[in-house]
Formats: sequence, C-alpha cells, structure tokens
Amino acid sequence: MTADLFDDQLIEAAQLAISPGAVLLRGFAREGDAALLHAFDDVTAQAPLRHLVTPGGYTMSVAMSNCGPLGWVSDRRGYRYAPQDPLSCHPWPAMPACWLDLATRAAAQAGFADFRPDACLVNLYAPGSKLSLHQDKDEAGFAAPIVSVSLGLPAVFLFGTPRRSDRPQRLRLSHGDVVVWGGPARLAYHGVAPLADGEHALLGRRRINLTFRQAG
Ligand code: MD3
Ligand code: FE
Repeated sequence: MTADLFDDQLIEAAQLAISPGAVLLRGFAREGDAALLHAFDDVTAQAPLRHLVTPGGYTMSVAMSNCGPLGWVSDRRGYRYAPQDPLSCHPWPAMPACWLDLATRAAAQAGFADFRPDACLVNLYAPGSKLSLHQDKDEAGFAAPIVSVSLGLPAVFLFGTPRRSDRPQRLRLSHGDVVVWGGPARLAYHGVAPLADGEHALLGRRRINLTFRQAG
C-alpha cells in the first residue's frame, strides 16, 4: 500500500458522516484554539454576550452575541437576522479572520467549496445552560451548510430529522469538534442537553459554540 492511499484512509477515519448531510470533523479546531479564544474575547468586548428573550417571553439560558454582516436576534417581536446590534445600534463586529478561515476550510473539507458565511452566532454555555429542540430556518436559503465549532466543556448534542416527532440521536461534542450540517441535515431538529459542570484547561467552566451561516 502506498503512503498516499494510507493518508486518504486516515482522513476518512477522522471525518465521520453522522447522518446524511452531516459531517463531524473531530478536533478540527484544536490547533489554533488559543487564537480562536483570543478572537472570542475581542468580539464579545465589542458586542457583549446577552441573554435574549424568546417571542414567547422566556429568557434563554445560553448567552449570545454575533459577528459578521448579520447577527441572529430574538425578542418579543420574533426571531430574525439584523445588520446591527440592538444593544449598541452599531454594526456587529467583523468576523475574525481566523474564524472565517476555519469555517471555510471545514466546509470545503466536507464538500462545500464555496461557503461564504455572512453571520456568526456566538453561544456561551455555563453549567446548566441548554438549547431546546429547534430548526434553524431564519436564513434566506438552505442550500448552504451551517458550520458549528465547539470549544471548552463537552456537551451532549441532540439531533433528529426534519420531523419534530422523530426521536433525536445523542452525540458528544468536545473541544475542537467541528460539524458541517448541509443537504438533508440542514433542516434537522437539534438542541443541546443541559451542560454538565466541569473544568476545561483553556476555558474553565464554559462551553463556546460558534455557528457560521449564509443568512442573507
Ligand atoms: C443541525 N447551536 O445556535 S450547534 C444554534 O451547540 C444551535 O450552540 C447549538 O443550534 C450549539 O442554532 C448547536 C450545531 C448545529 C447548528 C445548526 C444546525 C446543528 C444543526 C442546523 C441544522 C441541523
Ligand atoms: Fe440551531
């Protein structure tokens, strides 16, 4: 067997198709994690993390912010993408170059060569924070994938199908894991189980999730 063939097999082993259209790149974001975290501090200094209120009047346990041309927001009027931070009435911070580079490389690795995210939602989980089962359908189109990057404490991620009544599968997402959700997985119901307490060497008692989208 040649070295080239062997390398190809290694790449396939690290790249797991968890359901049709969904590709898990284990540890893809581990290298350079300190720079990713530095950019997180930068973004959230400009657009502070906040607990959004749902249209139904519940305060979300996950703290959120955004960067890039569009940001996802929720209030009593609904969910939407907006070009300005409603707290500051200024544009969202620019997407850090190392974040954009990571997201486009991950998408390309999963088969989406022309991914151009215009929105990055930043989610911060403290122990106990959770995200109820939902679909991401506030974007203008669903042809592009969503790239999600997990950092810090591990989480149990729930992912179902485009039918809410189908029982979701459970998947542990750890520091540095990247998932590309495209094709038939793009409109799957998904959520995050309440975060278990713990201590991560780089992030402490936190989990950060970055989701990159073509929203506009
Ligand atoms: C599957 N965030 O921000 S990322 C969200 O860990 C969100 O913070 C979760 O769901 C988090 O909307 C999960 C993984 C993810 C993101 C988008 C998806 C999975 C998805 C869209 C379709 C299917
Ligand atoms: Fe989501």
